[in-house]
Amino acid sequence: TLDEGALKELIAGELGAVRERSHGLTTEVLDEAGLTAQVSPLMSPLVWDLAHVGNYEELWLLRAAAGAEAMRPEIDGLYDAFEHPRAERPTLPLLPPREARAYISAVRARVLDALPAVRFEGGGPLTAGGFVYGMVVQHEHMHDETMLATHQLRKGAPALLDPPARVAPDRAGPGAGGEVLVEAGPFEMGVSDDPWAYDNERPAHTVHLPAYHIDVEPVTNAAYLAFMEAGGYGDPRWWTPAGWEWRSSGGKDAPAFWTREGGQWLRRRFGRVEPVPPGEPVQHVSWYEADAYARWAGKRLPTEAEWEKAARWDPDAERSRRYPWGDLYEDGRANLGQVALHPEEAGTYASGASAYGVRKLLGDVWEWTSSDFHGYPGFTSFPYKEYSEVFFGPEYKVLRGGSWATHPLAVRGSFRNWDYPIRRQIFSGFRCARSADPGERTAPAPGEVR
Ligand code: AVJ
Ligand code: FE
Repeated sequence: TLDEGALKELIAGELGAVRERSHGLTTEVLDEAGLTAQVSPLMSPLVWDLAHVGNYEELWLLRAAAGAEAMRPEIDGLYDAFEHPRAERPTLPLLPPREARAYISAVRARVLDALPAVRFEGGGPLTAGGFVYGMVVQHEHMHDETMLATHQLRKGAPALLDPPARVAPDRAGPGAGGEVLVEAGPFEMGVSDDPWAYDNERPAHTVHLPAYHIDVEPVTNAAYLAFMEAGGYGDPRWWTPAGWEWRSSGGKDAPAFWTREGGQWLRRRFGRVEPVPPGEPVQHVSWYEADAYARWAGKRLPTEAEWEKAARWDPDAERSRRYPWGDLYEDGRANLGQVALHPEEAGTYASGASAYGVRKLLGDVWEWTSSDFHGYPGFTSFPYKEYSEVFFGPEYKVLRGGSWATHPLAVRGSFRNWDYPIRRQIFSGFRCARSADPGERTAPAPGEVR
């Protein structure tokens, strides 16, 4: 644990780092037209995200935490995600890129001025342990991941380049494949004492699970291709009714961004077209596709409790870890933080395995689970209902583990993401599970949503 001075230094450094990342996805790589264009009704113009992160920072770090007056009250409404759905944002009188940049820099300068006087202990729940600063840093990183999804949807010349060659990810273990058994019994789900965790990760509570098997690695492109070649997209047995409707009415026959040319599957990745790499986790699939694949494979998606037990529980120590490998973040154990613009192939990052030997739980691809997004027993919304509570219900499915585009500060074993089951512009993949008790059905019946 850090003392208050060291934590403030860390926060100032991380605020600077995330802002560099944001500019590297916006003002440094696109011109005014590129920043203000809307590439898809699913996404905001990038200049909206840019000003929104600054406005959020102003709201939480200057007004809520430091009691400051609004700098530009007239723009608050423009950047309120609930006032204006994404499809409508390009029609708003948004700050042009130069003004957006000046505004967020002005906010940041005031935040750094105010930081020395903030109290992380005895200053109230918002600043306790630096929570609201962690919230703002994570928020900007989340929007950076959203910006990457916008880049992926862009047509035209590539704006992002693959980062320069770096040390190859570790390949210490044998390749992918197989599953592990997680024995029946209790584990601790969620957290109560993680200072930067969100309300939806709280509180820690005991969950008893029957024994189950879970895949060691996420489903690869090669495995997913086998499903496609077996006619998986054309066979209603594998799909829920809603999934079948989604794939039929949309004419879906492959993951997003895949095209077929001369008998070969290609994918468009940040404006370049390349052969689909067989060993990488499949990415850009909807929940419906993940669920259909699992049923075809005679398995099912894990519940989010099964995912979290496989990721965090240490059966010898009888406690849950923050990360699959332990409580401290260590570089090189997971494909996080945009060090590559893609997930890494099966067999890599063996050093990030959990106590059960499950790999790639953090990073690479967000993993769909079978679970709807709900609050844990004893949930209380903090610090605002619109972060998670308003999304609780059956419309959203939970995703776990982060992707290659997720920053290490914005994910941990307890972190929960959510989206509609039709969404696939996100960096989404999945792994499968199955119940170990032969008395329990392995695959849910079509139409049965667990
Ligand atoms: C947690 C990723 C679902 O992007 O909609 C950003 C994060 N909340 N601004 C989203 C979020 C407010 C959120 N997700
Ligand atoms: Fe936001």
